[in-house]
Amino acid sequence: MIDDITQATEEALKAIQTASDLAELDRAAAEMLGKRGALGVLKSSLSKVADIDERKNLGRALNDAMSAVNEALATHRANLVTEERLRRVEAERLDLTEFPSAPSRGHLHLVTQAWQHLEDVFVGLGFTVAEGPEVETDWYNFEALNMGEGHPARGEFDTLFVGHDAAEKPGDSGLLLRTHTSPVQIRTMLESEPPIYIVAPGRVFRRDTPDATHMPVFHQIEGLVVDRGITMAHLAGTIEAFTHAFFGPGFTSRLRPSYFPFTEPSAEFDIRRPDGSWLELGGCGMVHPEVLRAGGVDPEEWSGFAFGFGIDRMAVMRHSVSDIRDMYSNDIRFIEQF
Ligand code: FA5
Repeated sequence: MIDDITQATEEALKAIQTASDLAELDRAAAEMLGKRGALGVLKSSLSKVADIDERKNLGRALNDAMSAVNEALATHRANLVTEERLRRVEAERLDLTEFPSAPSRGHLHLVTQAWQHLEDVFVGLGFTVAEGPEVETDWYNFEALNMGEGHPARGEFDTLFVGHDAAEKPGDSGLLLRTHTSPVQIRTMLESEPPIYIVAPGRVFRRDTPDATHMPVFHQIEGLVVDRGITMAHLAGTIEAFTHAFFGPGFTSRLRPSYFPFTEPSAEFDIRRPDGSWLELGGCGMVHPEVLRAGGVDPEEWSGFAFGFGIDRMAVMRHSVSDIRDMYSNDIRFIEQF
């Protein structure tokens, strides 16, 4: 019988060790220690042992076996409880630690910011936004803007030519990269009837050598108004309203007589900074009757004004950047300042 006790104890200890969760352990304990379990049966058969000394020995062995099993049960139960708690804590864990340094957020390019801001300001003044192609015909870029072939003003636009075989209108001498946004004036007039109130921001190209105020690829915003009874006063008022809306109340504007073949009279427009200094931003004027005619608009019935200025220069001014080239240098130390 002592062998039976040893074997039952070993089996019980093995069952305890292999229980993988509390439910399994409880089941094994009930089986082993209950009346019908191996140790229970041995215990009840103890009374049948006739020899007192042997009964005492067997009883002691059984008690020792029971306490070894109970102790193993308690130890393994405690381990399983701890394991289960750790599993739950891990499953329900919330990671509240912060990034050592939050990933830095980029921003739109300064010119894109100025472009979008300009659109917002002009839309607020009642204008709609128009656009035209960057590869343009000679007719739209020059001819229709009152700069026929051989016109001396063409020399002021250092033009990049693309080809010489596409003729969209009589007199076309070829394709070029538009040197200003003014061809959008003609496209808009040909596509829609007056009254017209549009702005056309876009990229333009000139064979200019980069310096602190010039880039070969830069941006302009064109404005065109065609309606009945439009005068120079409307132009001056619009530019002043724009100056306040874009730069702030400390800024004012002025028009200076100038010359453009596509406007008559023509003016340069400057803005005055709060420190009293003036900066030239662009050109403007009353749309030339020839230009209205090229756009299919009768100059006897309609009049209009147009303006065009450099977006890059406005961005430079707004952020007090001293060199326009810095905006295109992709130097992260410069970009991060804005
Ligand atoms: C024109 O391009 C005319 N089309 C403007 C105009 C439109 C006049 C409608 C009348 C009516 P201008 O060549 O001056 O004009 O250029 C206008 C502005 O573009 C300049 O005042 C300047 O702000 C900007 N600009 C000219 N060249 C460059 C350049 N290389 N880099 C950066 N900005 C430039």
